[in-house]
Amino acid sequence: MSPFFLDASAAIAADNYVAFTFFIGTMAMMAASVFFFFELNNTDKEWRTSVLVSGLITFIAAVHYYYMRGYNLETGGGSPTFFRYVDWLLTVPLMCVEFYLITKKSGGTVGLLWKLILASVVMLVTGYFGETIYRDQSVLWGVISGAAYFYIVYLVWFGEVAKLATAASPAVAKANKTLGWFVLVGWAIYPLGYIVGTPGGLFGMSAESLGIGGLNMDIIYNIGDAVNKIGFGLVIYALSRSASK
Ligand SMILES: *C/C=C(C)/C=C/C=C(C)/C=C/C1=C(C)CCCC1(C)C
Repeated sequence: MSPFFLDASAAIAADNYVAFTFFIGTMAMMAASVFFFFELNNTDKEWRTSVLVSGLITFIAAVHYYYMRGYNLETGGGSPTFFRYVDWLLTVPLMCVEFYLITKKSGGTVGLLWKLILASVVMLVTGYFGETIYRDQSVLWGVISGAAYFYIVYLVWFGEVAKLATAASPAVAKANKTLGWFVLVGWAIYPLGYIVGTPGGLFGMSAESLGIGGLNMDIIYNIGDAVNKIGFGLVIYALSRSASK
C-alpha cells in the first residue's frame, strides 16, 4: 500500500457514499484546523491554549482521515478500525483537556483531568475490543464502554465539571452546557455505529431492531466525528470570543 494512496483517490465511484464521507471529512478537518490555528493570533492570551487544542483535535483527525480514506479505497470498502481508534484515543482525551482548561481558573484540578481521561480510555479500549478482538462478546464490551461513557456524561452535566463551570463565569457555564449536549447527543452517535458494525449490537439492541440495518458504520462514525470535533471546537472558539470582550 502506498503511503499516500494517490492512485486510489482517482477512482471513487459516484455512488460510493462511504468513500465520499471519508474524503469530505478529510477536507473539513483540514479547513477547521487552518481556521483554529490562524485565529490564535486574534485570541486573548488566556484562551489561546483552548483554541490551540481545538485545532490539534481537528488536525489529528485530518491526518487520520487522510489515511482512512486511502485504506477504505484501497481495500475496496474496508473499515479502517485501527486508524479510527488511534484517532479517537488521541482526540477524545484532548476533549477532556478542554474541560480541564475551561474549569481550571475556578478550581479544576489535574486529578479531575485524569478522571476524564481514564474514563475516555476505558470507553475506547473496551469499544475496540468489542469491535475487533472479541467481536463475539460485543454486547459485554459495549456495556462496559457505555458505563464509562455515562460516567463522563455525569461529570459534565452534574458532577465536578458542571459545578466548576458554574462557579467560573456565566460564559463558561453556558459553554459547558453546550459541550454537555455534544457529549450527551453528539457522542451518542458512536454507539449507533457500534450497533451497526458488530454482530451483537449493544444493550440487546441490534441494527435490525432499531430499523437502521441498512446503514453503514463508517458513515455513522464519520458524521459523528464532523459534528463532534468541529462543532466542539467551535463552541470553545465562541467561548474564547465572548469571554475576551
Ligand atoms: C472525535 C471522536 C470522538 C468524540 C469519539 C467518541 C467516541 C465515543 C463516545 C464512543 C463510544 C462507544 C460507546 C459508548 C459504546 C460502544 C463503543 C463505542 C466506543 C463506540
